[in-house]
Amino acid sequence: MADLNVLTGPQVAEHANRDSCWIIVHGKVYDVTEFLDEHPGGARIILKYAGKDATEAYEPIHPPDAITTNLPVSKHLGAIDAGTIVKAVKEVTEEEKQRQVALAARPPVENILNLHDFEVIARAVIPSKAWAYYSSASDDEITIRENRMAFQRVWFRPRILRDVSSVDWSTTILGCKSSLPLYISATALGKLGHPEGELTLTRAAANHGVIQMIATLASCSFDDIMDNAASGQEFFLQLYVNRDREITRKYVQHAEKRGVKGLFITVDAPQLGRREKDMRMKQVDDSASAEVQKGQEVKKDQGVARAISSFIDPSLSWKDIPWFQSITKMPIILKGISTAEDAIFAYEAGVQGIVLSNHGGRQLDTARSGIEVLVEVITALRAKGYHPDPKFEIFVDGGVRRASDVLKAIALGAKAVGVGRAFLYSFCAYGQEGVERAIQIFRDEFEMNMRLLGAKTIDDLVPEMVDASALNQHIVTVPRDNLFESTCELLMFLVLII
Ligand code: 173
Repeated sequence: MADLNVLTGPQVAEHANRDSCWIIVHGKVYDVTEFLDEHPGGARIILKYAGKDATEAYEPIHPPDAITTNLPVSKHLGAIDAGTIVKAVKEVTEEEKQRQVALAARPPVENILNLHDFEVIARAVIPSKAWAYYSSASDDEITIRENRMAFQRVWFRPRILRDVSSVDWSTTILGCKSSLPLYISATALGKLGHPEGELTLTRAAANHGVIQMIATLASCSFDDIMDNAASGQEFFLQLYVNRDREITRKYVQHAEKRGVKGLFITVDAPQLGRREKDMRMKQVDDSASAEVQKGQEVKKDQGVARAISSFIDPSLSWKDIPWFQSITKMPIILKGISTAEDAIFAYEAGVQGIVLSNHGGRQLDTARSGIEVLVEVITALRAKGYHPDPKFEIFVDGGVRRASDVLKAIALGAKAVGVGRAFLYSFCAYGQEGVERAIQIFRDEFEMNMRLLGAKTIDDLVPEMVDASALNQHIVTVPRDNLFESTCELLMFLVLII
């Protein structure tokens, strides 16, 4: 519908305070005065853009339709006459200058040899706020480090002389074909790190037969992602359950209608963990804009994620599972299981799978790694006669950086693994091309490792191929991550000196 009202920049600029606050987003003017105190991220951040164009700040951390769905139509004031907006002269910060230098000095993507490399490049080229949000984990960040170390406590028992001239690492995940035994796991707020956000994943996944899990809090809207999908491309959906179940019902049913093949309900985040790196960054940001609303009561800022997570329902419980089963025919997978007890509950609740995950170390610190939990889960399910069962798939995520990590999880009983940050960093560093390179690296590593292990297909990966006896011994020496600490640091050095 055409906007009846066309407003000018100076008209909007007159409404730049708490008593009357208008903002411009995507060429439209909104009266957000009454919404200020309801804004999950607090009023302060909106007041910073009062009377101005807020699009640039709004875009990375809101789905495009957040403002139109949250504000009553009476507060949609009209379109802005673009020619009348006085563009604020943006001061180019020292950080931004350095970022541009690092971007220009990136090595060609072919020089990226492993997934750690992407992390180093991403760190150098994304805004510090994005780095703080993506890389942070909860409290002392013990679990995030453990996720990597746990894989290093599993050792291979390779078999020889098995004619491995051709090896095949393709598989199916929840009945969908997948060229690799892994899927792109959900990570939020992709546009903080790259202007095209999660669409980079969508396009790369389409070219390589990889399944993408769409995050509830992706920067690109669900429909935007689906509209950009290739024909036949498969998706899963990660779900944060809203306090308002009607919103959740509509979202889930819409996803099902659009062909999503699996509903991954996040069950490990009734409250968001304290990611102190992220929280600290927020404080820095705010102190820079402190004059905006002196003397006013504002929400304590808790980092980007906490600010936008207040809709998540902490009352979610096992009692809700039948309701989900009643609203969708999609397979339901509980994402964030950490014990054998809950794995058994999940099986008995009749869901189609579980993800053994600690949310990338971002929730309960000192929770165990998914790969460690896997051994206990498989043992317990087997004892009950629940494993193996082709109708109940077990996934692992957290800390996956190598095909060898994936092969260890599969040997120990996982159907596939989720890879979140590694793909996120690959698109932060190089956009779609980075994701394609990451997939290529995984492919090369699968080929080599399967040959060296003596596994021709995924079915050949059996528990006897690994020694996991040290997995739950937490006080053992593990090798230092030489690649990360030497190769990657060296790369960082190259980025900085060029
Ligand atoms: O881990 C996260 O950051 C996350 O899952 C999340 C949750 C709510 C809002 C944004 C991100």
